[in-house]
Amino acid sequence: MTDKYNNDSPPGISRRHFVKVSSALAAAPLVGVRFAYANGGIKNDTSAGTVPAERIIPTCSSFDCGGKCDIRAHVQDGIVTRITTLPDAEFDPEMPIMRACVRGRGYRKFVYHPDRLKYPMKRVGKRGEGKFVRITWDEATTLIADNLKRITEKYGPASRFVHNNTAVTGGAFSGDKMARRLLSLTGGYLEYYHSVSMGNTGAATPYTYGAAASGNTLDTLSETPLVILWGHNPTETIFGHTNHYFQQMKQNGTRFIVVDPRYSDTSSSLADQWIPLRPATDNALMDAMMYVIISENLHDQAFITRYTLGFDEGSMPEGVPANESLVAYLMGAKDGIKKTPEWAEAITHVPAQTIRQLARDYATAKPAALIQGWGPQRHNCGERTARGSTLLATITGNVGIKGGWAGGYGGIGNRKFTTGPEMPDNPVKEKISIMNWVQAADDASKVTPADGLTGGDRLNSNIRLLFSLAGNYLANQNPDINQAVKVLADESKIEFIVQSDLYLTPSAKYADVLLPETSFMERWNIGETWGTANYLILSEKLIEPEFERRSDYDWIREVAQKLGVEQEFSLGRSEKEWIVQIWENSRKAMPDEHLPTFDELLVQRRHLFKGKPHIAFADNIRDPQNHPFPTPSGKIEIFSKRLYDMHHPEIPALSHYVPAHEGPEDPLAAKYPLQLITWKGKNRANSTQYANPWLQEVQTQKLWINPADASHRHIAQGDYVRIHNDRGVTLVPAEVTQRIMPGVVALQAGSWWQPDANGVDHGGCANVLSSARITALAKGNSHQTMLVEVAKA
Ligand SMILES: Nc1nc2c(c(=O)[nH]1)N[C@H]1C(S)=C(S)[C@@H](COP(=O)(O)OP(=O)(O)OC[C@H]3O[C@@H](n4cnc5c(=O)[nH]c(N)nc54)[C@H](O)[C@@H]3O)O[C@H]1N2
Ligand SMILES: Nc1nc2c(c(=O)[nH]1)N[C@H]1C(S)=C(S)[C@@H](COP(=O)(O)OP(=O)(O)OC[C@H]3O[C@@H](n4cnc5c(=O)[nH]c(N)nc54)[C@H](O)[C@@H]3O)O[C@H]1N2
Ligand SMILES: [Mo]
Repeated sequence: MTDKYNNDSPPGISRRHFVKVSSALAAAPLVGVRFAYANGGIKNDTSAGTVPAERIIPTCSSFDCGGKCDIRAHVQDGIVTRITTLPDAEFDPEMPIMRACVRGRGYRKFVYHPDRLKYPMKRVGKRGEGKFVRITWDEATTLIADNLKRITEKYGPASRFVHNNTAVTGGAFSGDKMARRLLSLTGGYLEYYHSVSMGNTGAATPYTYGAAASGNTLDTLSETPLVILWGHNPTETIFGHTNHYFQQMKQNGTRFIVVDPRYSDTSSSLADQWIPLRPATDNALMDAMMYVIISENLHDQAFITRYTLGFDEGSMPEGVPANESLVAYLMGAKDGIKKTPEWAEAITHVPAQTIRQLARDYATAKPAALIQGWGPQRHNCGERTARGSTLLATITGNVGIKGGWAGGYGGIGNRKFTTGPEMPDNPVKEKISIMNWVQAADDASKVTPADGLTGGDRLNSNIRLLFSLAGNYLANQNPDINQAVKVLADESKIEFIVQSDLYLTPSAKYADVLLPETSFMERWNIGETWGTANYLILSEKLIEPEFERRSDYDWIREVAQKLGVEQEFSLGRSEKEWIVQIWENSRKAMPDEHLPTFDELLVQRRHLFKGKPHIAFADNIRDPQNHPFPTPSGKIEIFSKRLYDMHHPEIPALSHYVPAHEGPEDPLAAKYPLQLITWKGKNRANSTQYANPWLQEVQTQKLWINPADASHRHIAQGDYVRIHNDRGVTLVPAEVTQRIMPGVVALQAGSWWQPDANGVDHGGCANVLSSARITALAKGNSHQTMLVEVAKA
């Protein structure tokens, strides 16, 4: 008999072996055998009568984890007994389908966990206390339908909100989309914009190029001699095919430099040089690099003359006074400060000589690729940092050419994935930034266009009803949790909260109705890659849901029925029928792609888009007359008149260095002298899989602190420390390590918030300390910019 709960290790794999294998995955050999998979075969014969047949099924999760790896679920007797991955023999370097990392290898423990929610429940204690009683599904859907009716009648449809939820955004179909569908069909809902992942760089990049999609496919970098990974940690964050290509490039002699306050896993696995800098000072380093490049005449003048605007005083747009160009700024024409490496050393703590060398290396390696991660833009100065990289790429002529990289957001344009489910128009036109949700719940009249409200001048209602389906964003992933939970706990504000999850997360404790969703293994879906990857994988329903677990679609359909709109809502389709329909719609939407039929997909399991190598802005560079950049001037805008006209000190037209709020130059540093940053670690996707015991063994939640900062505070390795600022306190053990530079401390993001009676967190959740300050241009998040002090607990 296969026992999923007691069988801690998959057959043939000890737990120690599991951890070892998972950390050695990056070094796995590449075997050049063509993909030749036909449907998951029966491995052993049942005819003997005793051993149930095993099917090995290629599938994927729908998490927002940076990858979309081909995992192989071994299913026997209706149970997933083991997870492996795309075997070496099937790996095709021409189509580098990703293979499971430690998180994928650990999925079994996520799906088969005794703590998983089993029944629908309703809250009995005070909101947030986490006290629930079991109810029937009929009671649950009646409660939801009744509250939807009552709240909509009383406050109008704009009082209804569907929250951030990234655990299912890697799939074509999800409960939150269907909740939006239902709400749109019954009057509408308040929508939000801004991606907390990359919204700051997404908003800033178009001011240089007119478009955000500034990334290339990685196959274009095979002959690039130098790659600078700037706050980019793809060894852990994946971002599509990075590991395959970067390891290959490394072997072929590409030099990698990593700019990061932490010696990340990417630094240890790829870097020839690690350049730590103080967080939120990236623009000072960039400014000084540009100063060196220009003063040593290493810039690409021909490129600049032909394609750009605002480099020097001779190439400025009309109507701008003197000394606003890039050269004028760098040479201190207006402020009298030359942006020299010595100037930047004092700000960044990168030695001036290192800055000089970095600038020369980048400008002379041509082509060179300066690729930014999204860590640097999840800062209060994130838009400036993002646009700063575009200026460096521009003055060195690395835009639109093979082997170069345009900087900024780095996504690839015209990606074709599935159409998703058909979505009716949302009658509510106002939208808030995701950063406004707490204010919109507390007092929506204070959410103004200046804070990010679009589509109208004011909101007519507070958020009164909230769906959080597959997110932990109420009280874990949101910045400044202590401020958010005050509003959440007040039952006179949001009147009804519906949450679905697999676990009783810190956010789930704030639910009024808490629903146990099925996992990705218990539903049909289609997984979509992101970043630089380019394929779809069928995510098959592998096992039957246990207890009373149900997919979000299933119960939303029942709510629709109780609201009298079931037919309109479901179009008579089961969940699997929606998936088939999405596939059919996608086939029709991209006839050139020749997507297989759904029946063929059941055999083939995936579809790889065979796009040509893509270089962002290649057409604009090759033929600027017929392909002007989509900016107002038709050029690459080093100086942006659009930004200039905003007359905002935090939105300089050149995106140069401006000290960030809660950066190292903030006066608050006298009280809280350490900069705290977070990073996305290998053992979970944000907070998803936090409770997975195998993954907890991979990496425990600790505060990285430099020996200099630790000894000064009498902190020894493993000591419990108290990390605090005016917003909150968290306690975790210290990891005293040279892997973090002095003056900076770091916590892995996504740890569960575990407050005691005094509100002190014992989980190492950085969001008790992070700030809800909104970025100036994007109206976005700055999760990473915070000052703290650390003391022995
Ligand atoms: N393993 C794993 N992978 C993931 C995720 C996960 O949770 N776990 N989450 C996925 C999601 S949702 C997203 S949006 C992406 C996000 O991917 P990223 O945003 O790129 O990931 P982060 O780890 O936040 O940041 C990358 C690096 O930036 C560094 N950094 C922080 N502040 C600064 C700074 O001021 N300057 C510089 N130069 N560097 C800085 C951090 O130390 C870190 O090593 O990752 C995805 N991939
Ligand atoms: N300090 C700090 N905070 C951050 C960040 C940071 O860098 N630093 N990064 C931000 C970013 S980029 C992101 S994207 C957000 C992510 O924040 P969220 O979108 O809240 O994502 P998760 O924390 O992964 O929470 C997803 C929840 O869904 C549950 N879940 C998993 N599968 C399913 C399913 O099939 N059905 C249902 N119903 N539930 C499921 C998981 O158990 C988990 O509790 O966090 C942000 N917060
Ligand atoms: Mo994200």
